[in-house]
Amino acid sequence: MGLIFSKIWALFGNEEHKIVIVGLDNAGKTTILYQLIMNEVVQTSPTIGSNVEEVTYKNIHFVMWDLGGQQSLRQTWTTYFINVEFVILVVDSTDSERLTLVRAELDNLMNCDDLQSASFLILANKQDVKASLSPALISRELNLDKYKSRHWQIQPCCALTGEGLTQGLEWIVSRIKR
Ligand code: G3D
Repeated sequence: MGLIFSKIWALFGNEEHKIVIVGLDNAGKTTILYQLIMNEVVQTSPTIGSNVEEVTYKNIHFVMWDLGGQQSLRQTWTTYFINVEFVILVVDSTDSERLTLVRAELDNLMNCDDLQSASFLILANKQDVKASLSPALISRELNLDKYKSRHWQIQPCCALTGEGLTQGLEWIVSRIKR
């Protein structure tokens, strides 16, 4: 009965999709979250080390968790991963020095049991900065090609203006509709 009800509920576009936004500190996660929810916030519940918001886009409901990126907090990320459908990994495209660290974190995420069926949107943020690395270079540095059996997409963006974020959301929507 519960299953039938939830299927009917989903038909009317009321299904919720869980997303976690991760990345190193200063990558732009919180800026991205608040760009995405502009005028669409249903509820705000800030908690220690994370922000959670509900976002509706094209009648699809998302619960987005922005997880703190400092080293001590990264160890707690796995506790948020149950039922996650999408991981948004925010990369600071100006921070070439820490790309190795991002690569290691991405590998941990890809190997995480709870994320085996999750799709990954990698946002190459801060593209407005002249010296930022291109998405192609970031893809190479993160070794994205090795995740052939997984669903991922890299999208350049600028969280300050919102440029590129809609394309990222569109990719997520296209994956849901499959
Ligand atoms: P975090 O949540 O990942 O830790 P924040 O990162 O969202 O707090 O952003 C960290 C800093 O990066 C902020 O600057 C923010 O304004 C800046 N930032 C985020 N996205 C962009 C972007 O696309 N372009 C540029 N140029 N800066 C960006 P401050 O100065 O407030 O620390």
